[in-house]
Amino acid sequence: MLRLDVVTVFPDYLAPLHLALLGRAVDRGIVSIGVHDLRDWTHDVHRSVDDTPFGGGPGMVMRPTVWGEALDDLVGSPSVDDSPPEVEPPSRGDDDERPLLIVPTPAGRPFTQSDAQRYARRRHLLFACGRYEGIDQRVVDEASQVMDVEEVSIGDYVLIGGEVAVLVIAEAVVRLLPGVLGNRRSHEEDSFSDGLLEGPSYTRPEVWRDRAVPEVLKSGNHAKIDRWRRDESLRRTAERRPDLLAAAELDARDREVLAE
Ligand code: 6GU
Repeated sequence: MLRLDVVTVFPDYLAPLHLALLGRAVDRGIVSIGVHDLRDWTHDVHRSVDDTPFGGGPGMVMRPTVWGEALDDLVGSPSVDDSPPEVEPPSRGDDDERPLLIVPTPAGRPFTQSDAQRYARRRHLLFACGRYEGIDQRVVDEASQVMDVEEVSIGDYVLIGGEVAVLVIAEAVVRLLPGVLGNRRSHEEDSFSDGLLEGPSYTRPEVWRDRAVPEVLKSGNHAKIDRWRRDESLRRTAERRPDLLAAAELDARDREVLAE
């Protein structure tokens, strides 16, 4: 079971985590989701989570004191015990894996499908949603003592806060967990898993508004269909994402198609 905790000042923003595929994964015991209001860890009457930035400048910065207490409570680590163990400690297994703290920020490393695959193998993902100008950097520095920490961006644009990025990342991760997508062969045909974009898909009717489905897809010749799909992937990737094509593994026939 993957544990997924989110800390935010807008818990309602995370409501989609409980819907559709993600909600069903919770019902099936594949994932457990906790959404927590950062203000629950404030102590002042105004429940304040931010303050003005040192050094000046616009906006507000989220306070380390509040975040520190929230993360302390959610790491779920047993209380510190310095006494020597009476028996040989068990070998480090899944149960004592460190949580992974994910901090969505436009200043992070780009989040990719390979990150989603890595996250899907973890036991505990903890998301810290920043708002305003971000979270005091010492929160990340301090957390890295007891957790693995990654600051990630979902693209080259700026959102108001990390909440929507959490929805994106959670969906990318949860769909990879065994049992979530049902009777799918695997994720091997996903866009990006072979480094190329997926080509077009078609369903009935065979002709719609004078547009016919490509003949090859009705041929029943699966070698030929696979080759056609590969060609469409290559052409689409060349057109839309030449950067991906440069990194993909291409054979001689692939290069012929691209030269056409
Ligand atoms: Cl992860 N957070 C915010 N606030 N803005 C973003 C982003 C994340 N990724 C791209 N823009």
